[in-house]
Amino acid sequence: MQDSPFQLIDPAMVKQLVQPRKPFSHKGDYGHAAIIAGSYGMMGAAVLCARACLRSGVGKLTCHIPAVGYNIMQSSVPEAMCKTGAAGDESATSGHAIQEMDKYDTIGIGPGLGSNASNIALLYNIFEQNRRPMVIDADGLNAIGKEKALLNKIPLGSILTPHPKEFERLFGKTDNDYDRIQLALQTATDNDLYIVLKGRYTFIASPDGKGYFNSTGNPGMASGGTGDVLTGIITGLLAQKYPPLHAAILGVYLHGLAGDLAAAYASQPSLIASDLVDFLGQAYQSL
Ligand code: NPW
Ligand code: AMP
Ligand code: MG
Repeated sequence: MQDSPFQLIDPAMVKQLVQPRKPFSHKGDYGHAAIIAGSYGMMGAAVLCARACLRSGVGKLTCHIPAVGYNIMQSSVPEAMCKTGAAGDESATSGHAIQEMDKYDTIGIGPGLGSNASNIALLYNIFEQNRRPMVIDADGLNAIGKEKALLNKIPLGSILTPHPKEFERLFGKTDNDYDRIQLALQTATDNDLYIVLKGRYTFIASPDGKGYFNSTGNPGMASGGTGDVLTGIITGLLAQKYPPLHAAILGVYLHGLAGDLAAAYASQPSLIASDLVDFLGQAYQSL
């Protein structure tokens, strides 16, 4: 019988991926991540993403946000450094200061960026400056959906984290979940990317044609901002030098487990995205 190309992400698989903290290490050993996120009215997405990135264990984090979000980010996430564009510029992407992006170990882009025409130019600029694997989510993905030529410019080994609607905007409609998974695998293989297809059982399509189904998570997580948290976690893991596949697997598993622990502590209906950040420590601990 032929081996299945699909695997279930279970505790045994995840436990062996976790890199223990070294006694004589310092923050420089755990990477410097950048998050490019937020716009007027959606700074919450940037804050959630940043807090999750820090809780994943990253050494340093710089948030590239519009000037309108500066006070929000500095007071909500004092651990993060901030860079902004011109003061008073409240538009989504033109308000992000985007220089020297190659100095980061990785970049996470998209949460709460807003549907802004300048997102396309922003992505061309980022892809030119940074050739390391990065994480692309939300409005970052939607911009690629509008400008398909961007797909070929994404740094190899990057991780895309679409929900089904974002996947459809990127790669078109499919008739059913099976076809969507097949298309994700084909696209991952053709473009040397990892596609994290989010849902009840999140599926990771790997460029070697293999696929991984997550086993954690619950419907309490069907609420605003939970995907922004996932982007922060995976970005933080990539910055810590986890290989992209390991960052994706560990990221989705911890994210869902934090959701399960939060739901067990309170309830599924009361679960909010911040709870996932708050329970990330316990999720790590229970591995
Ligand atoms: P429907 O309704 O079923 O037809 P959008 P978004 C579908 C930021 N946020 N299975 C569903 O379609 C994000 O980061 C900011 C099936 C739904 O209506 C983005 O930048 C927050 N379908 C921006 O907002 C908190 C599914 O997709 C549609 C599905 C827009 O992101 C909230 C919505 O997709 C938010 O995170 C599933 N599992 N999941 C903040 N506090 O600042 C989704 N759909 O139009 O891309 O909107 O995901 O809310
Ligand atoms: P987003 O739509 O980008 O905010 O992402 C939602 C996040 O919550 C993804 O990680 C989904 O896998 C997760 N999620 C949403 N609904 C469910 C569900 N019914 N069961 C498990 N996880 C879910
Ligand atoms: Mg989202």
